[in-house]
Order: sequence, then structure tokens, then C-alpha cells
Amino acid sequence: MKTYLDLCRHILENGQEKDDRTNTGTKSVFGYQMRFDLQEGFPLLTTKKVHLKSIIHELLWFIKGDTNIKYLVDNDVKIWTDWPYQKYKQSMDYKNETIEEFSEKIKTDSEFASKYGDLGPVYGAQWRNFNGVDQLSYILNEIKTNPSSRRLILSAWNPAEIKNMALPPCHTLIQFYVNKGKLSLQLYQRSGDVFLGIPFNIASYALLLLMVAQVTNLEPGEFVHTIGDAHIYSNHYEQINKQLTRTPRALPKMSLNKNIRHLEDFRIEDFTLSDYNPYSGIKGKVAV
Ligand code: THF
Repeated sequence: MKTYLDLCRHILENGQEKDDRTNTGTKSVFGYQMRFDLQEGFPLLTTKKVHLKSIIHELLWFIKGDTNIKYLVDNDVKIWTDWPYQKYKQSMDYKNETIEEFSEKIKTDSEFASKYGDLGPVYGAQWRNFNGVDQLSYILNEIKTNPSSRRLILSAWNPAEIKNMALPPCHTLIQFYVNKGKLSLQLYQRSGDVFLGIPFNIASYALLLLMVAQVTNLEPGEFVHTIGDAHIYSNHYEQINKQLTRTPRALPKMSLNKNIRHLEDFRIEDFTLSDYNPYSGIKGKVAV
């Protein structure tokens, strides 16, 4: 996927050093846009292996309106565990458990999970209940009944509730667009971790677009990805440069179980990825 490598090159060449909340140090640009035509294949990076199962589970978890990491941990998805673990470490109950031991307790002790596994009113909560509004149901209905609408907006950024979230949403707003039987989606992402987060985020919203297109009887169009602060953490330069030496391969295909007619009915087994031939995975530390 050349589009992603172009972003990496753009930041390395034009980015400015910038301090950040996590004190890791970044190279950053402000304002960048990528476009992915879903007719050309599923935009999953080929220049490193990306763990799609985590992405699908995370999306199903958002759609359920869930904000507790228990569902993710039960399905061996680790991408959200750092934040509740950091919080637990500062609590009176902390007894020097490792993050693996913490995860095991989340899995086996439901009382512990409800006390320490919740992230506050993050994505799922806002998608399904933004001050009483089920934005996702509203949008699905609008796409079906009023497709030319220019108000097909879903916001995860709820200023009154930011202080209660473990992490304010990076994917602040999405807008759908319907024209000539095709559905497109644009994401405004306020902050993007180009090595770890962005490959996940592209796949995740491309998948949401495919799912919404299926249940609204539209063809998938384009995923437009707009990023505010697009940054590469200083401890990811090596990983990014390694990918820049790799020539992107053909994109894989994603097929969804055609029998699913309602967004909430999708399960992990309804997604089939084929022809995915990535280069090997590349490890990197997540800044918390
Ligand atoms: N914070 C930071 N610093 N970066 C992010 O990408 C990020 N996210 C979410 C919230 N805060 C963030 C969490 N999403 C990984 C991937 C996505 C994440 C968090 C972590 C990660 O570590 N990926 C590894 C392992 C994958 C796996 O375990 O399956 C990878 O190699 O891709 C932006 O959405």
C-alpha cells in the first residue's frame, strides 16, 4: 500500500520534532489525507503483517457499545489493556501483578473486571449513547431513508465526558456519503500513531464501511482518512524505515457473510480475508 508509505516518507521528510504527552518524542505534521478505494481491495498493510483479528474484535466491541476490556481480553486482544493496567497500578489493590497476571484476573474474576476493566465512556458508549442518542442506529436509518443527507455524522468527541475517559477518542468524527449507489466514509482522526495505530485504524474504518454498505444495500466506495497530528514516535523510526525498504504487494480481499442484514449481528466468523501475503511482522512499543 503505497499510500501509507507516502505518509511515512512525508513525515520523515517534512515532520517537525514535537514533544508529546507520553514523553517519547515524535516527528509530526499537522493535517494529512489519504484515500482508499474499496473496489481495489481491502486496505490492510502488506509491508508488515497486521493482526486483523484484534481489529475485528475491537470494531464488534464498539458496535456493542461495550467499554470494558473484558470482551477484548477474553478474545486475547491486548491493544487496550495498557490503559486500565496503568490505572490499576496506582490503586490500593495493586500487588505487583504483571500485565499478564492482570489480564488473567480480568478473564477469570468478573467483579475485578467490572472494577478495573472499564475505560469510561469511550467509543462504544458514545456511538450508542451520546447523551441519550444512539448515533449508530440513527445513521443506519438515515442512510436507508435519506441517503443524500449531508448530516450523516457520528461523533465520539463528547466534551462533557472527556474527563471520565481513560483516553480521549483519537477517532473523533466520521461522516458517511452516499452517491450513485456507493457508500463512502471519511474519518477525522485528531491524532495518529503512524507505526502502530494507523494501520489498525485504516483497516478498522474500511471494515466498518464494508459492513454498513452491506446492511444498507449499497456498494462500498471510498474510505477517506483525514489526520490532524500525524506522528511517528522516535522509538519507531527504525521500524518505519524497514517498511520503506519493502515494496508493497497486492491488496488482500475481505468478504463478509452475505446473510448478515443487521450491523449488530456480525460475529468474528463472518469475516474472511483472502490473498493476504504480507512481509513479516515488526514489533514496536506502544506509548501509553
Ligand atoms: N495510543 C498510542 N500511543 N498509539 C495507538 O495506536 C493508540 N491507539 C489506541 C489507543 N491509544 C493509542 C489503541 N490501539 C496496538 C495497536 C493499536 C492500539 C494499541 C496498540 C499495538 O500494540 N499493536 C501491535 C500489536 C498487535 C496485537 O497485539 O495484536 C502491532 O504490532 O500492531 C490508536 O487506535
